[in-house]
Amino acid sequence: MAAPVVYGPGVSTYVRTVRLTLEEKALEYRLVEVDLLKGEHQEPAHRARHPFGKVPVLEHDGYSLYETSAITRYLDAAFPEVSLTPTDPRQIGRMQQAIAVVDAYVYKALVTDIVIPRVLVPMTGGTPDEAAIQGALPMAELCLRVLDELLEGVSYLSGGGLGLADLHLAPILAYFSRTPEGGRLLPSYPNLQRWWGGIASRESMARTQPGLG
Ligand SMILES: N[C@@H](CCC(=O)N[C@@H](CS)C(=O)NCC(=O)O)C(=O)O
Repeated sequence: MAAPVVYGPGVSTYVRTVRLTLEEKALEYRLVEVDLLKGEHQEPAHRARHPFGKVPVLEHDGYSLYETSAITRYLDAAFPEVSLTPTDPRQIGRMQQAIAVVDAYVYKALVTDIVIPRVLVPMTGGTPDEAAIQGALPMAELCLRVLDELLEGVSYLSGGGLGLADLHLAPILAYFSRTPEGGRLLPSYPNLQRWWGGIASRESMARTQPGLG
């Protein structure tokens, strides 16, 4: 069986989630960079892989898949030796809930509205809109509170062992924790802080460290 191929830039949080899944499962894979700043994700070659022009895309033995949560579920089912999905129905429900919360609310609140203006905008010569960042804080705090509650009394988001939900959240926390807002807000969320301390020191995080964060 050929090694899976991941298309996307190493700096993308979604791409990092797929890479973390592969790393935690100790699988060989190849990363094919798609440069978002150069607009490569909108070019016909990438549009043929992903009709919406986003990253990541996974290719594996003639099978092509886009949407990060579909990719991580596929990898976990296709390579079951190291499982990142619990067997208990309630833990499966909690894991799916956490992934949906990350996709629907956390990514926008922490990455789109805080990390991008704080990190990417200055890198490309712009000035962040401070009023917009201030306006984003209530939703960011709601997200942090919800994640903190999900981690109450448990080590990982599903309530079982390390699982896919943790790998969906980890790349976002890696960037957010380095912003001034992250540094100021995270200490108020002790469960999330404890979780992040454990995740941040994993080998998979070191092996997928992007240039930005
Ligand atoms: N729903 C998609 C979202 C993927 C996504 O938004 N990726 C970002 C990079 S982190 C992207 O492709 N951005 C390029 C753009 O929006 O033009 C998934 O789960 O894979």
